[in-house]
Order: sequence, then C-alpha cells, then structure tokens
Amino acid sequence: MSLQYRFPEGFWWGSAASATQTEGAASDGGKGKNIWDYWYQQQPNRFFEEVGPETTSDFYHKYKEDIQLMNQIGHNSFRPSISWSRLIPSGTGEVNQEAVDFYNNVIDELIANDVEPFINLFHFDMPLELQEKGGWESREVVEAYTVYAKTCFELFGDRVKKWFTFNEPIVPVEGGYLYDFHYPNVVDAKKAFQVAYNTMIAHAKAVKEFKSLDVKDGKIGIILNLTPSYPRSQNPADLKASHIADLFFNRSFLDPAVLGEYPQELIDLLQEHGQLPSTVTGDAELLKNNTVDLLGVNYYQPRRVKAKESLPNPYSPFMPDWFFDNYEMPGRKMNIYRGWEIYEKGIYDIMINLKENYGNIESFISENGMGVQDEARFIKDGRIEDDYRIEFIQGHLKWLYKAIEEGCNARGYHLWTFMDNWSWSNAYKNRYGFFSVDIETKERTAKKSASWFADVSNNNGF
Ligand code: BGP
Repeated sequence: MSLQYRFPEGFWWGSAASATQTEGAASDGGKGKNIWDYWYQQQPNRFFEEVGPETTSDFYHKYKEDIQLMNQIGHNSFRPSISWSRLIPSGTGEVNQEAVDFYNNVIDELIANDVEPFINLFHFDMPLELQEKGGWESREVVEAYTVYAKTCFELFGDRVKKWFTFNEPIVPVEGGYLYDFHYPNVVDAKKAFQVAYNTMIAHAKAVKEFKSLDVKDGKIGIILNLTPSYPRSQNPADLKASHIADLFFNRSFLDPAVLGEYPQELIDLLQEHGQLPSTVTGDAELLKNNTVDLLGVNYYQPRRVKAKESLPNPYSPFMPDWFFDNYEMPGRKMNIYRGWEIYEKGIYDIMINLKENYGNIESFISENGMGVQDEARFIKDGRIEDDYRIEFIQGHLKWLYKAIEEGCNARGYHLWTFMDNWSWSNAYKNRYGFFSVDIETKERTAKKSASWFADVSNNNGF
C-alpha cells in the first residue's frame, strides 16, 4: 500500500489512561482512599456536574472487554497506571492481595492480546493517609513511594518491561500548590518548589531501585508534559519571559530527569527570591546517577508568553507568573471546549529540542488528544463521526513524522485516551476516547476515529 507517512518498524501505537480516571470501584476491592475520593467528598461542587471518581468508566470490572477492543483497533501498547491506594491502601504497609490479582489479570490480559503494558506508577493520586502526613512536602512520603515502586517492580517486573515513575509530576505542583485545581488546594510557591523537588527525588530513588533489580530488557522512564514556550516577539524582554517560563514549566523536571541536574539559572533565580527547597546530602549524586532510559512526552498545547505588562506587586505572594504574562496570539487555533490552543508543530519543536539538547533520548508521544463536549451531536447511524479528532491526530502525526525523518528518536504515539474517562475536575465534560462510554450503563461504542486508528496502526502509517 502506498502511504504518505510510513512510520519506523515496530512503532508503538496505542493509548494512555489512569487508574483514578478509569477503574472506578473506588471503594471496592479493598482500595484505600486517595486525595480525589476525599476532595470529592468534601467539595463535590468543584467537579463538573458534581460527578466524582466513585465509578468512572468501570475498567475494574470491564478490563477484559476493553483490552479485547484495544486489540481490535490495532493497539500494540497501552499505558495504564497502578493506583497506589489500591495496591497499598494506607500508602505504606500491607499490600492488598485483591489489587495484586487485579493488576496481574490486567497485565496478563494485555499480553494475551498482543498489547504491551507500559506501566505508570503515579498519576496524580496520592493515598489520603500520606497526604495527611504532608504529601510530597514530606521526605517520609518519598521513602514510602520508593517502597511502593519497588513492590510494583517485584510483583509485575517479570512481565512488564516499560515502567514510568510519574505522569506529569508538575501538575500536582501546579494544581495542589500554586493554582488551586487539585487537593490540597494550597497556594504557596515555596511549598510548591519543595513538592516539585521531593517528587524528583522520589523519582530518582525509584529509578535506582529499578536499576538495582536488573529487570531483564526492562526500561524505566518518566512522562512529562512538555509545553514549548513561544515568545510574542523577538524583543529581548519577550525572549526573557519565555526563557523563564521554560525554566519553570519544562526544564524544572526535564533537566533533572534526563541530564541528572537542575538548570543553574533556575537555582539562581529561586535563591535570589528566597524560594529554594531544602535538600539532603547525597541528593545531587542520586539525581546524577539515576537518569531515565526512556521519556514519555505528553503534548496538548503550547505556552505563549510576553514580557509583563506591569510590574508584580512586591508584597504579593511569589509566583512563577512574576516573570511573564500569557500571550493570546491573534488567529490561534483553539479547542474551545478545553480552552487549549491547538498547535501541531509544537510536537516537532519538542522533538528537535530533545535531539539537540537532551542527547536524543529515546522517547515517544505518551499523550496527545482532543477533549470535545456533547459529542452526541455528531452521531450518524449510531456512530460518533469524530472527524475533528482524526484531523487532530493526523496533524500531530505529520509533524512527528517530520521529526523522525530528521533523526529524532521518537518511538511511538499514544492517544489520550482509549475510552471516554473521568477528567479530574472536568469529570465527563470533555470526551477524549476512541470509544464513547455511556456513564449510566457503561456501554462502550466505537467512534469513527477508532476504525481510522486501527488502519493507521495496521499499516504503520497513513
Ligand atoms: C493530562 C493528564 C490526563 C488527562 C489529560 C486531559 O494532563 O495526564 O490525566 O486528564 O491531561 O486533560 P483534562 O482531563 O483535564 O481535560
């Protein structure tokens, strides 16, 4: 077949999901509470139409059917996460056998269906008991995570060869400690930097455990949401604003994960403002010696910035936003439902940056996708005709292809997400899946994009 875009042999085609957003059974199977269960109980009004994480898409009970569907649409890989509070209900201590059975079944079913499990250990879902001990502010929690990670490697490492310590570790920092969209809803930059730092230490400790276990053919990575910072203009003031935004929102995790150290400029900036986190002797060496093998890149939108229009009030709380304003580029293409700009070339810019500045590390697009509201409007003959999603994916794949042609080490593309799921505070507002989910009956129905993606995967291109 003549294809315009033929991807390299063995390209990873699939999708990503997370435990809290898909499993449901939030209080079944011996699962402990995590911060989402708790926050919803406290403030249901903070969630779209007051829909909480209790049942979500019920993957816990329907995983077999779902995994068969993955196979039918040509998935050769799928990235779910393990729920820490399901596996170890209190965060530390006893392992829940029902959870071990569940994750064993999921992994075995994936393998039986020729879908390679890529397993992520943490997707925003801190066990409640550990949040009460300070969450990522606390080094005790860092130690608890290390034990949890080691437990997972030991339980499932015989079959799982691709592991990820964290998904978008910056999001709990932004949501929980800067901009008030995750529990514990603290707004305090100093705490935010401590949380960010401790998360990286937890990550490096997990990498160290993994390497000491010497899992045969195993790779360990991290999944980062890289958001290129584009300046409004080439004026030095705009360039500086975008440079600082990049330090805060990309390089704060990318540099320590891949290069093993923080950018000196970021350290200097935090020091100047009295915002440096506290560290422990040996941390720098730990980071240096435990960089990742593999990088997942989540890409949804660019960040456009400009120099500040007015000086920040020096008496206001310190925020990264002291250094830049967001810039609304005229004519930008928008996903109006999510309020995110669509800029396909961003994916190429990220890949070129990884090639030029990060040793061309082995990577893949671990999330990309388009959440759309009220998709029932697009039903024809019983099927959601989501041509806009197909266009969205195509647009991004073209740029990914170009990056690969230019020598970037990108190995796959995963959509967010396999089936419509519960999107944190947006609950079921915007739908992202190849399959729609009826939130009452839990029935799954393929959208047009599902059969399109099956063709792309089967042909290894389009
Ligand atoms: C990423 C997260 C996912 C997912 C996605 C879509 O940041 O890793 O968990 O939710 O974004 O975002 P949202 O659900 O907020 O629309």
